[in-house]
Amino acid sequence: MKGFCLIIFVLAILGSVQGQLKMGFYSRSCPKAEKIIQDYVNQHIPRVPSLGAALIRMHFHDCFVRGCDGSVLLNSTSSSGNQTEKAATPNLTVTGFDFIDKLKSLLESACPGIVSCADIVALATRDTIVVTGGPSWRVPTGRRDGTVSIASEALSQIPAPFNNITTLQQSFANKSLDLKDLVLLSGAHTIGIARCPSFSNRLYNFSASSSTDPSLDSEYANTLRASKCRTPNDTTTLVEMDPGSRRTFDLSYYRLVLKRRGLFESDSALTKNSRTLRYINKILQGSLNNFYKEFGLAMEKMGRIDVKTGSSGEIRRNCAFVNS
Ligand code: HEM
Ligand SMILES: *[C@@H]1O[C@H](CO)[C@@H](O)[C@H](O)[C@H]1NC(C)=O
Ligand SMILES: *[C@@H]1O[C@H](CO)[C@@H](O)[C@H](O)[C@H]1NC(C)=O
Ligand SMILES: *[C@@H]1O[C@H](CO)[C@@H](O)[C@H](O)[C@H]1NC(C)=O
Ligand SMILES: *[C@@H]1O[C@H](CO)[C@@H](O)[C@H](O)[C@H]1NC(C)=O
Ligand SMILES: *[C@@H]1O[C@H](CO)[C@@H](O)[C@H](O)[C@H]1NC(C)=O
Ligand SMILES: *[C@@H]1O[C@H](CO)[C@@H](O)[C@H](O)[C@H]1NC(C)=O
Ligand SMILES: CC(=O)N[C@H]1CO[C@H](CO)[C@@H](O)[C@@H]1O
Repeated sequence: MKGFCLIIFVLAILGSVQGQLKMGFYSRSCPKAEKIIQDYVNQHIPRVPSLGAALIRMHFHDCFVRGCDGSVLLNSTSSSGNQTEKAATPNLTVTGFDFIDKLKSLLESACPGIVSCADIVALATRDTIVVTGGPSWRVPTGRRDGTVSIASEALSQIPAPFNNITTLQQSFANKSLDLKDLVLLSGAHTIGIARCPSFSNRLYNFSASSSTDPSLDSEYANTLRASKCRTPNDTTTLVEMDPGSRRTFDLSYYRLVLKRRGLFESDSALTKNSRTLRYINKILQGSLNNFYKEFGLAMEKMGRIDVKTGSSGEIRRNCAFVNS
């Protein structure tokens, strides 16, 4: 019995030092944490539905650089001398930082110094997608916040819309995500918007032999040139990635991709590998509920990338700055 208790004791110590994400990590230390986030999201998101898209993209960018550790939230400061991830090209179009800062201030009032910014991003993302009618997924918590954020890393770690399937596969494999995860998570492009620079190379002067990307449906390319990205240098027009259904978390993204109407080269790349193509077809043959279930599992997996737990990192007091 004594030995048994000792083992339990040692395991408990190891558990608290090494740490792992678990469901309801704050159930003792800040029992209302998850409810505070959910209530605030439920109150505000219906009025700003585009925040769901913004937050899920923020979560993705956070996780792909130094793990899901809130590094995407850090502001550049003159004292650190670094440009942070926020300042990097892929982040110029990430929004929703104010929303996370607001949630953080509510949680600091309720339980100072307990709830990490990284967990707030993970929980708020799930809650915004749910309240806008999309899939749900488990969000185990206990992530701690990183202290490092470097713009150039966002550039090298976050996949670009110009990437081919080989690069995308490599980029996801770097984060322990496979081709199935790539197909599922790309399904988030069923909501939200993009700007012309993310794809206008497909419309103008694509290559020496073809001014339009031959992988893009030519009729759709004409529409985009005529009514959206009218010049090669348009940087401001907003374009739905899933026209007509950008607020609905449905399967139409995959139908568009098969019709060669995926907006980015990275979307159409998913049809150029037999495994990813087969997987798209499988999703389309299944039900929406089945997609939601699979998408949720992929999100849970993404939310575990290189997390800091136990005693590494810190609990930031202000999500935009490392504790001093
Ligand atoms: C597979 C590699 C991916 C690439 C190359 C990629 C690239 C992009 C680009 C270029 C934009 C538009 C930015 C702009 O022009 O404003 C965008 C938007 C978006 N991405 Fe991705 N993305 C990828 C994967 C993901 C993943 C894994 C998620 C989430 C699970 C995601 C969610 C979104 C959402 C929701 C938007 C719309 C944002 C908004 O409306 O504010 N993307 N993505
Ligand atoms: C961080 O920077 C953003 C703009 O990059 C700004 O809107 C925000 O107010 C800053 N946050 C803080 C806490 O200074
Ligand atoms: C600034 O960048 C250096 C290396 O480029 C890194 O070691 C340091 O941790 C960074 N500081 C912050 C606050 O990100
Ligand atoms: C994919 O892109 C990478 C990097 O741009 C390039 O080196 C590689 O040749 C490309 N692969 C294919 C199959 O086009
Ligand atoms: C994969 O990770 C390695 C090591 O960090 C990096 O050098 C490489 O550029 C990454 N590849 C992609 C496609 O992101
Ligand atoms: C199109 O691209 C080629 C190189 O691929 C370049 O020589 C030419 O100037 C470009 N034309 C325009 C109009 O940008
Ligand atoms: C954008 O391109 C168009 C023609 O393609 C040109 O007339 C216009 O001056 C350019 N605008 C800027 C701001 O460069
Ligand atoms: C949201 C955010 O921080 N955006 C910044 C991205 O980088 C540019 C240029 O460095 C800044 O002007 C934006 O404020």
